[in-house]
Amino acid sequence: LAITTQITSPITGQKPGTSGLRKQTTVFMQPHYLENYVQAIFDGIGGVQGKTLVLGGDGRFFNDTASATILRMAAANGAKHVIVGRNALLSTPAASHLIRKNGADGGLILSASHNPGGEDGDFGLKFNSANGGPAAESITDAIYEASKTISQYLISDQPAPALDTDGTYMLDGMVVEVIDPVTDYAALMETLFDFNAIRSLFASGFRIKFDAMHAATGPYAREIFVNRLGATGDSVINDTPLPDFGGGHPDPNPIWASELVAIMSAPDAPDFGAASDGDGDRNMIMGRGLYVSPSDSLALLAAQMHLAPAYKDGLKGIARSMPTSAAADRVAVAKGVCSFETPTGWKFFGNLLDSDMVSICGEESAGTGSNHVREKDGLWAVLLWLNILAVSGKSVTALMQDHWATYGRDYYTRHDYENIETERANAVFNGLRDRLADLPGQTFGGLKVERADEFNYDDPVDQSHSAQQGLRVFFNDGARAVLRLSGTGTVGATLRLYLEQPEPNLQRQAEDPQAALARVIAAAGEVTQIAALTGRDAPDVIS
Ligand code: VG1
Ligand code: CO
Repeated sequence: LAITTQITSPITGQKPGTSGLRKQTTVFMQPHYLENYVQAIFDGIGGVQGKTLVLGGDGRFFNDTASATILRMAAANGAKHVIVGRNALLSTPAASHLIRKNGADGGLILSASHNPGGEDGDFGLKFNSANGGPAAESITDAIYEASKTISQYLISDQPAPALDTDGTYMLDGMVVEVIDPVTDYAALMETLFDFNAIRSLFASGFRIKFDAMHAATGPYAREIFVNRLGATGDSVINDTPLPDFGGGHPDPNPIWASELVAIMSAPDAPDFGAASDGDGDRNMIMGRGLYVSPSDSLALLAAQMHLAPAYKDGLKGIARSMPTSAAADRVAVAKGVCSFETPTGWKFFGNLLDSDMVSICGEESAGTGSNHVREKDGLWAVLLWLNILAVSGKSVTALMQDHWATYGRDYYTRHDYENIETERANAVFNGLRDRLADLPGQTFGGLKVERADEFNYDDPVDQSHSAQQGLRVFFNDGARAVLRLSGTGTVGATLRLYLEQPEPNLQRQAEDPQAALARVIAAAGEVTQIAALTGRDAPDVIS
């Protein structure tokens, strides 16, 4: 065996954020940067001697080089077996499934998700545990600690095998198994949904458009929608994964998925539109001329998921991240099941899913998923929508209107202020945090503050405590503003302002959300002082 022990020293800032370590690609390409972090992962999880791992990524620039390095390091560290998607491509939910299906000890996913890719874009690496889910905070903390004391890493002198052909290869005594990235995932989807009903829906002339945004879901979507469900070939667009995602942001929201929005707003729009992000764990849902907010989508799916075979026995419970709207909570109340409010990031749903306490989880950032894997899953959400559309025979718009009539509507929007100077963003955030205790009773833009706090979370399963997970201001009439600093950006700081207002009155449920939320938006602007403290007069992205 030919193994090099490379002397190295700690590199500052290798702290995993909301979803793994994300940096500019050029940072990841610096000498030892990737290697240090990979060794820190291995050390942080207690080594990989004799272990089986899953490896793959969203296909962005540096994906191929990085996966070869990781394979050589896994071999040198004594791993037994690495299962890797052909050309190192795996969507995040597919990787989660492969970890579970193969009883692997964990997985490394190369992705910066919705961040742009390319040499001048971003790169990322996340570690998932044996349950298939993002590593818990205790593990990401241990990885970060290991990165601060690292003195050497191990790497094989042998080249990694080419990953373009399925098969089994040896690397320094370690088995490298190259597999088709789609087959196992597509088979899992067939066990969950009524493919016959969806096939009949398509055969009846129902038209869809799925935008893979030149990212990981392209091959999955073509296989599932076109090959297995019989949708027409033009139902899937931008389905060739490109290293720079064709120059776009692979972020499925109305701004970055504007191509799909235009298609869905045209007079001859298809019946259903959807898009996914870089690594395939997010979903955007559209009907003809209607953007379904992710919080509404979560509530609708929770209310109707019993129409899909895998969920016919009904809901166990519902979990949502704190900034997600309360729409899903009312479904939980109506169905008589528990609801949970977790911090932002899918890792916080892991224990609830492992303990079978919830059947569906969701985030306002276009993430929805169930206990079938331990990640949010974009195509899963699209298939669940299609299953519900097929069985109910209703349109997206009719389903949403019926839902709001039954449960009430939550007007919801998120305003992102991106790439703000860190000091200014901190001034906004810390300023509001310092004033929280004084806010109750005060009035802003005509709305009175009832209470305000910083969200802390105690995990109901393992009692772990997660502090400082976002600032909440509750106004009268159920209106709410939440402020967070993003944990996935790579340049400057991003402030996220989440705004919502319930509207139980059927007569007032058809407004444009920005108009319906005007008072809450104004009140939040006043209470946070964003414009004055950042010099920005409008958000960069509204979703
Ligand atoms: C964002 C979203 C969060 C999501 C995370 C990872 O985090 O708000 O809901 O879980 O991205 O998603 P933040 O800290 O920037 O707000 V993904 O699709 O990037 O893996
Ligand atoms: Co993602």
